[in-house]
Formats: sequence, structure tokens, C-alpha cells
Amino acid sequence: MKDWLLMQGYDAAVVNLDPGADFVPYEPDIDVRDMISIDEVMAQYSLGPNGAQVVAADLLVENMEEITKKLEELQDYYVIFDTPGQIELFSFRPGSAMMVQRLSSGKAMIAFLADGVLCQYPSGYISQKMLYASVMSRMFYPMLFVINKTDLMDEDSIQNAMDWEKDPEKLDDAFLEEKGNILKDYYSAITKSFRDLSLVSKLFMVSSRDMMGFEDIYAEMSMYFRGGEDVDTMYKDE
Ligand SMILES: Nc1nc2c(ncn2[C@@H]2O[C@H](COP(=O)(O)OP(=O)(O)OP(=O)(O)O)[C@@H](O)[C@H]2O)c(=O)[nH]1
Ligand SMILES: [Mg+2]
Repeated sequence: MKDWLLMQGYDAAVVNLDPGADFVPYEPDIDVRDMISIDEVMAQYSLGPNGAQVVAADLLVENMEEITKKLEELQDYYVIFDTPGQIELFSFRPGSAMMVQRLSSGKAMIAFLADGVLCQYPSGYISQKMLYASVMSRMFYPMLFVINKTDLMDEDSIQNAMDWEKDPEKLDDAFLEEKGNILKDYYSAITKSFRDLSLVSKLFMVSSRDMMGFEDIYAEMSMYFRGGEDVDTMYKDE
């Protein structure tokens, strides 16, 4: 996403907010690993790697001042925050919603990244939608349901996901075929509620590997951040 924004001529930066990431496949402009070390947390609190991840997630809040200061150098940038992939370590921690508010000055969207390979199965699709709903209930920010790694999905799977999104009955049928009749009414009520409550208004299909699909995300961002006007046209006469 950052590379795509740069290619279009926008200023963009990425902040890694995952202190536990061993490796990130990009060069972070701000990196919380410079402030928090999992090894030090393990030593200081006598914890194993899992406990240290939880403590490190909570220490993020304590480093917010420093991150905010660095962000001041990125005025008028699109800033992308990469949060810990395990949602227990971010969405479910007490300080995270406040952190989103503070770091973005209230001007943020959340991209929920669903895995394209998992989305090929009705059960995978449903479970990721339920995770999306759980993040939404914690954050209360505009959210995008983004399916990444579409380069690993075949055309039928991509079409299926779009059909399931439009028509919960098709999702029900596919789920029954995959899992059988167990708790049919329960899951049917869940898929129907996805649609009735407009849980997701649009699917965003992307591939980071092939750099596909980012213009749709950008269009949605423009709509939200600038009321539909792109920066290119914003300052033109009239
Ligand atoms: N084929 C393909 N692989 C991808 C794509 N995006 C990321 N990957 C790869 O998938 C692997 C896992 O990356 P992610 O799914 O982003 O997960 P992560 O950020 O490593 O893990 P968490 O933050 O803990 O969820 C890495 O090897 C990435 O290079 C994509 O669009 N297509
Ligand atoms: Mg990650």
C-alpha cells in the first residue's frame, strides 16, 4: 500500500506497531521495536515469549508520546500502522482504541486483512467476518474488509467470495455443503445478520505481491478523508 501510494506521487509512511515481529517485509519509517525489546521484557518480567508479547503490547501505550513526536515530522503523509497480527495482542488490549484515537487525531480507517486462502472456504470466510465484527465492536472506526493474497486464489474462489458477500443464502448453502447440518440455524442467523446489519458494505480484493487492488482502497479513503475529492483535484480552480 505504501509503495502504491508513493508510485501515485503521495507521501506515505509505515509504522510498525508490532514489538514481537521477528521480520517485517518492508522498511518501517517508525518502528516500535526500537523502543520495546521482547527479550528485555522477558528478562525484566521473568516471562516466556507468549507472556512477553502481552506485556509488550501493553507497553505500546507507554511509548505513545515518542511515536506521536516522530509522527509530527510526517504532516500531510498517509501513515499506515501495521498492528500485531494476533488480534488478542491489539484489539483486545485495554489501551488500543485510545491509541488509535491519539495516533490518528481521530482521522483513521481500519483495514481488516482477511487471508485469501482461508476465504476460499465458507467456514473460513464466516470466521473472518466474525473476527472483523469483534474488532469493530472494540474500535468504532470505519473499517474495510480487505482480502489479501488474491494472487493465491483462483477465479472461482474470488467469484464465490463476491457471491457470498451479496447473498447470504449462497453462503449458507456453501457452508452446509462444507460442514453439514450442524447448527444450521445458528450459522444461518449469523450470515443473515452480516447482510441485514450491513456489516461489510464492500469487499476489497488485493494482492500485496502483485500490487493489485489498491486503487479501490484509495478511492474509499478519499471518500472518507476528503469527502470524495482526491488531492489532485482538490486544489484545482473551481
Ligand atoms: N502470495 C502472497 N503472499 C503474501 C501476500 N502478502 C503477504 N504475503 C506473504 O505472506 C506471509 C505472511 O505475511 P502476512 O499474512 O502479511 O502476515 P504477517 O504480517 O507476517 O503476520 P501477522 O502480522 O502476525 O499476522 C509473508 O511471507 C508475506 O510475504 C500476497 O499478497 N500474496
Ligand atoms: Mg503483520
